[in-house]
Amino acid sequence: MIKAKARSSVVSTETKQETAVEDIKRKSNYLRGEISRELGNDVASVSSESEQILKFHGVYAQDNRDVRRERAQKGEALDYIFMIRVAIPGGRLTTDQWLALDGAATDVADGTIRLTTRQAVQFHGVVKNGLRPLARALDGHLMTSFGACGDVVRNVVSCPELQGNDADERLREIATRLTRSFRATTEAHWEIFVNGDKAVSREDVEERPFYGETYLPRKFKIAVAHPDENCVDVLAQDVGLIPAEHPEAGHGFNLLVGGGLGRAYANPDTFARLADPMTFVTYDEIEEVIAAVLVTYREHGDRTDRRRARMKYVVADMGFQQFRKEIEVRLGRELREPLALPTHFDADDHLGWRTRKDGTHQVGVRVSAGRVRDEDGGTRLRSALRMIAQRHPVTFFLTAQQDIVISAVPHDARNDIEEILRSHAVRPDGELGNVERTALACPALPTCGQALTEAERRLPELVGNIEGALASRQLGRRALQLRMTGCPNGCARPAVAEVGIVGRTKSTYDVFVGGGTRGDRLATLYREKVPFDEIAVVLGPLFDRWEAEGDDEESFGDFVTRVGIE
Ligand code: SRM
Ligand code: SF4
Repeated sequence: MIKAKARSSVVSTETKQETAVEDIKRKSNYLRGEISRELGNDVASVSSESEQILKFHGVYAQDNRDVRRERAQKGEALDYIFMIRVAIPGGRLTTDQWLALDGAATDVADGTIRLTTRQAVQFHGVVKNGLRPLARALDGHLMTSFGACGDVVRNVVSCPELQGNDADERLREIATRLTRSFRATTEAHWEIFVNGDKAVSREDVEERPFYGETYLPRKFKIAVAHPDENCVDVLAQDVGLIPAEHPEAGHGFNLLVGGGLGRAYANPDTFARLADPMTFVTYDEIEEVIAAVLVTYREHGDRTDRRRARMKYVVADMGFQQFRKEIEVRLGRELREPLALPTHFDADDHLGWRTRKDGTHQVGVRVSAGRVRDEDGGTRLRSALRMIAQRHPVTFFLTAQQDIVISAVPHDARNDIEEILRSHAVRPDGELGNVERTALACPALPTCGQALTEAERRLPELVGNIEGALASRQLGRRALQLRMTGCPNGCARPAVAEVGIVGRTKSTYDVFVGGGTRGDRLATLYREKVPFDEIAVVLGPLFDRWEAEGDDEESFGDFVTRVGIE
C-alpha cells in the first residue's frame, strides 16, 4: 500500500457547498450504489446517481443525439445508449486481446472500435443489457473498463517506443506498473459486472488513502514520454514523466505537475495550462511522490465546482512554488531539482514501416479520428486488423494520436501484413496528406452529451479544405498539425495544436493557432465563431504570410508565434 502523510501547510477557508456528486460518491459504498439493481431492471436508462458512479466503471450514459428531435416530436423517450471506455495501459494489446475487442464491437456495440487520444478503446451504442457481457468478455482477456473514467487516475499513457523497448524492462512496464499502483482497490466492479452480486453490502474494503470514500475531486492523468519525443503531450498532463539520467541519482524521470487543457465557456475562470517541471525522481521514488501529489490534490481540489476541480487549478491558485513546498512537507524531505527538459522533442507520428533494434519490424497505421471500422466501398481497416491478429502473433500499440502500431513483426510476416493492408485499401503512410497524417478529432456528435458542434464526422472535410488552401499556396508539402473538438473540453488537445478548431456555438468554431508538435506552447485564439466552411478561408492570410515570410524549415506554429498574429 502506498502511503502519503495527510498533513498540510495550507489551510482552506472555503465554505462553499460541495457538489451533489461528492455526496453520491460518499454514499455509494465504494462505487457500488444502486448499479447492480438498476442493471437488472427492464428500463433502458439508469438513474442520475448511477450515471455518476458508472463513470468509475468506465461506462457513460449517452443518447443518440441524431434522433433526439425526431423522437421528441413523436413524444418518444431518448434513444439511450452507453459508451464504454476500456483502459489499455500504454496502449499495448496482444492479438488475443484485439480479437476480443473486435468481437465485442459486433456483439454489443455499433460495429466500430474507437481508439482514443489516451491510448484507450471506446465502444459506442451499447445497450444496458450489453454492459455485463462486455465486462465479462474484457475480464476474460485481462482487460477492464474500471477506472477508465471517473475521479481517479485514468489510463496511463506511454510512448509506444518505450513500451516496445526491449533494452529496459522498467520503461517497457512503466504504464502497467503505474496503473496497478494507482488503481482503486474496491471490488465493486468485479462484484457488479463480472462475478455477480455476492458482496453488495460489504463495507470493510480498504481503499487507497489518496482516494478514500469520495475519491479524487476530479479525473487525474499521467503520461510517460519518450526521452526524445513528445507523442503523448506530456506537458498537458496532471503528472508527466520524462525518462532522464541524473548525475548522482542515476536513471529515473523528470516529473512535471499541473497540466490540463479543458476549459468551459460558462466559467471564464477556467483555462488550459502546461505542466511545470517539479523534480527528478528515481524509479524507487515515483509512487511515493505521485501519492503525495494525489493527497495534496485530494485535500485542496475544489469539490464545490466540478468545472474548476482539476489539479491544475490547485497548482495555479496555490502557486507552483508553494505547491512544490506542500509536496515536500508531505514527504518530509526536500525534492531534487528537475533536470533540463529535452530540446529535440518533436512528436513522432509512429506511422509507416520501421525496423526495430532486435531485427523485427513495425508498421504504424493511420486511423482517421481513431475510428476502426469497415467503410462501405472504402477502407476496411477493422477486417484488416482482425486478419493480421488471426494470422500473426504481433503486438498492437494504440498511440496518443489515435493510431495503431503493429509491432514485433517477424521478417517473414512483413510481406503478408503489407498485402493484408493493401488488399483492404488501408493507405500506406506515404500516401497520406500532410494535414491528414496527424489530424485529430474528438467523437463529438452524435454520442457526446457535451458536444456543441460536429468534430470527428467533419474532420475529413476540414482536412481537405485546409490541404487545399495549403496546396494553392505552394505550401502543399508542408506538414500542419490540425486538431478539432466539438467543445472547449479539448479532448483532442487542440489547445496545444498548431491549428486548433474548437466548437463554439451550434454552427461555429473558435480558431486557435500557434501550438506545435513539441507540445510545449499553448495556442492563441485567432478568430471567434467562424462557420465551418470559412475555417480554411480565415486561416488564409496567415498561410499567405507563412509562405512569403516563413523559413523553409519553420513550422506554422513556430512561424505565427515568431511573427505574432492579428
Ligand atoms: Fe475527454 C469529457 C472523450 C481525452 C478533456 N471526453 C469527455 C466525454 C466523456 C464527454 C462527457 O463527459 O460526457 C467524451 C466522450 C464522448 C464520446 O461520445 O465518446 C470524451 N476524451 C474523450 C476521448 C475519447 C477523445 C478522443 O477523441 O479520443 C478521449 C478519451 C481519453 C481516454 O482514453 O481516457 C478524451 N479529454 C481527453 C483529453 C486529452 C488527454 O487527456 O490527453 C482532454 C484534455 C486534457 C485534460 O484532461 O485537461 C479531455 N474530456 C475532457 C473534459 C474537460 C475536463 C476539464 O478539465 O474540465 C471533459 C468534461 C468532463 O470531464 O466533464 C471530457
Ligand atoms: Fe465531447 Fe467536447 Fe470532448 Fe469533443 S471535446 S468529446 S465534444 S467533451
